[in-house]
Amino acid sequence: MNTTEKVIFEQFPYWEKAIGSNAASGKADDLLVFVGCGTSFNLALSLAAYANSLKCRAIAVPGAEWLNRPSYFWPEWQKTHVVALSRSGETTETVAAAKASRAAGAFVTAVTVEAESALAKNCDQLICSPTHPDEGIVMTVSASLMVLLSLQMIGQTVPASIVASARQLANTLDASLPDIIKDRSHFVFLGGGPLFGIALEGALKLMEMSQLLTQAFHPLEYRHGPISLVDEKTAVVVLYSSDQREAEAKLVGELREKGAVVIGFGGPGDLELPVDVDLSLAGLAVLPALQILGERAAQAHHIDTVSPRHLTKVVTL
Ligand code: F1P
Repeated sequence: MNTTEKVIFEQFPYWEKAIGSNAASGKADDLLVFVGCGTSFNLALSLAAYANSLKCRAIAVPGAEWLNRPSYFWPEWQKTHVVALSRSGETTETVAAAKASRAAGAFVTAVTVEAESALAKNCDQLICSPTHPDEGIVMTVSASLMVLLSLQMIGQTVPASIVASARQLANTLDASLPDIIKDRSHFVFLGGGPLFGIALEGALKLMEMSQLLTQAFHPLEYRHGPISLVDEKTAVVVLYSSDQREAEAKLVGELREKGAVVIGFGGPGDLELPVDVDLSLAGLAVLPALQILGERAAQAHHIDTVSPRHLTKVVTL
């Protein structure tokens, strides 16, 4: 077992520490702007959707965009509550965006796993919980932790039982995976609402780990063009939404007819994984399983995820 894999399976005690470690907080009337880069931006997209569903107005913006052209995203960008997500707390664009927002009058919350980082030192509110010491270049445990902490920040209760649900999903997926993904080199991740950011994260994770071509779409968007690429090299991961399961299952039927294998989280597929949590927590519960999927796809193609090609733990300009 390599370190990436070990860390993915050992992440749950860190979840247990983070559960209940922070309460709902922030400035209720301000627009919430979730900002981050890479994985942290994908998480931001999902968190903004969750925040809106809890009646906190929210958007998600990549770090460099919020730094350089905030007025294209929100005209009164100075009067916002910026939630800057960064594992390292050192990513240039995210730290600079947090500093600039603060200087302009915004309230800035940092969500990170590094209490001594530049981001942690340049915020009005710090939300932080330690990560696994062996977490490597590819972000796994910290991604889950930042989602968990941010959900708590927007007032979502995260029950202790989520740990068992997430562990079970990762183990069940892992038990049946090798055969399903053998000979697949094009991975598509579909998720709607709060699961779209998580689908993007599944795609980014698998691409970073395995160097394979990955894509992510809102489920029904996939029929509007991208479906032309589906063939017997395609694996589609569907993150079913409880409110749209029927339409998504119909799409899955079409994809299977065209040669794709389908891994269904919470709905039909060649591999069906029961998701026993509500949509409000599903984004968090599926993350470890998506991380192990990336690792297994990499192993199937003999790619080392401990030193992924062209990647560094922190991107600074
Ligand atoms: C963000 C990030 C990661 C990516 C890579 C480089 O880091 O873009 O998502 O996987 O390792 O950094 P951070 O701001 O969350 O530390």
